[in-house]
Amino acid sequence: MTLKLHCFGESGNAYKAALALELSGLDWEPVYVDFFGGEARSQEYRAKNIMGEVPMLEDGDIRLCQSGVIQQYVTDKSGKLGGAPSDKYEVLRWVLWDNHKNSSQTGITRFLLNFLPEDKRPQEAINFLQGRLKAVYATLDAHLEGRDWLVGDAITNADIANCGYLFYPEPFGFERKEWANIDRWLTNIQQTPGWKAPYDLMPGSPADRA
Ligand SMILES: N[C@@H](CCC(=O)N[C@@H](CS)C(=O)NCC(=O)O)C(=O)O
Repeated sequence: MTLKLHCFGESGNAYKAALALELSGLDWEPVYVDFFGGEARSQEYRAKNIMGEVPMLEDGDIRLCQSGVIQQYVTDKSGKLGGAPSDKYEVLRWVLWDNHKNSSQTGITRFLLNFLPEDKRPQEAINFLQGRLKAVYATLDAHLEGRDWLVGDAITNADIANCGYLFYPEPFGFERKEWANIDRWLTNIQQTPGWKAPYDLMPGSPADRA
């Protein structure tokens, strides 16, 4: 049965789920959520996901949200991207760190800077978040010194979670070339067979709303 991922191209959180599905080889298809039209806040969507968030995965009667949970489901179903059994908690540590520190702050900063009208952008909050993000990227870069992957010796959910927002073209303060180890690691991810950029993997992009 084809898995259905409710998603939209601009969502880095959805990208993590979509990339995990794509690299796992499972049969899946995207279902477009008109996020900017308010669909995720609709009663119909919330009836399926009380959190009103994207991504959401449907596999027959099973319905899941939270990118980290979906990634783990993909691993449990496909046997891929989980790393060595002995690395299970290390992978989980980096996924949880991403969801709390990296993607949450990167996602909101990119949203404020690119998807809000210019006169509505809270500059102080943006400056604060960009300061916090420098520390996040410094942590990632330091951990990647001498490593090809965040955990172990192959791509895992830890990498997929943490790269969720870093391939997007919209500016939000992350300059790949400023972080040599992150840059090298992102290239490793891009060279993984089956890798696709966010707007090539999911429907919807800023160009549609221009
Ligand atoms: N921790 C969640 C975050 C999901 C999330 O915040 N998704 C955004 C779109 S990128 C959303 O649906 N936001 C709606 C809201 O915050 O009300 C995950 O990893 O899936």
